[in-house]
Amino acid sequence: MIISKDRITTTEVQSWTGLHLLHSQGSSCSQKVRILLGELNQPWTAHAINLRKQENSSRWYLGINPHGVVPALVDNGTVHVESNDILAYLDQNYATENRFFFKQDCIEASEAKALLDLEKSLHIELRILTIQFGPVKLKSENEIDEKEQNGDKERQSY
Ligand SMILES: N[C@@H](CCC(=O)N[C@@H](CS)C(=O)NCC(=O)O)C(=O)O
Repeated sequence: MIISKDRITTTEVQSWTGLHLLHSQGSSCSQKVRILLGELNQPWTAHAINLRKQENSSRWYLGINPHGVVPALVDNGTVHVESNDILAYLDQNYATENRFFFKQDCIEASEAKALLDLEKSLHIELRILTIQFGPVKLKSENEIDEKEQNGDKERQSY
C-alpha cells in the first residue's frame, strides 16, 4: 500500500534516495522485511523507530505512516506500508533470478504467502496481548502532546 503524497506531512522523506526502512528491532513485521532485503542483497538505510518510547505515535512518524505502525519503506521518496505489501513490492521490483514469493507454480511460495496472510489476520490480537501484558503501552492524547514538546530530545538520544 502506497501512502499518497498529500497525506505525507514529514515531507523530508520525499527527497530520500534509495531504499529506507523505518523499523523496530523487535517487531516481527519489520523483521520479515529486513530478512527479504537481506535475501535480495539490496543496500538500504535503517531508521530505528523505538516502540517502547512510542516514537511510532510522534507527529514526525505519523507524517510518514498515518497508521502509526512499523515498518514503512521509503523507496526514492515513495512511502510503502503494510509489511506483506512491502514484501510483494520488493519482490516484484528488486528480485532478480529466484523470485521470492510469487514464483509461479511453487508450492513453498504459496505456503509462505498463506502463512503471511494468516499472521496478518492474527496480528491485531497479538497487538492487544502485547499492549496489555508487554512493554508497549498505549498513551493518551495528553501524553502524546507532552511527548511532542520534548520529542526531539528523545529522538536524538535514541
Ligand atoms: N498490518 C501491519 C501491522 C504493523 C504493526 O502492527 N506493527 C507493530 C510492530 S510488529 C507496531 O508498529 N506496533 C506498534 C503499535 O501498534 O502501537 C503490517 O503488517 O505492517
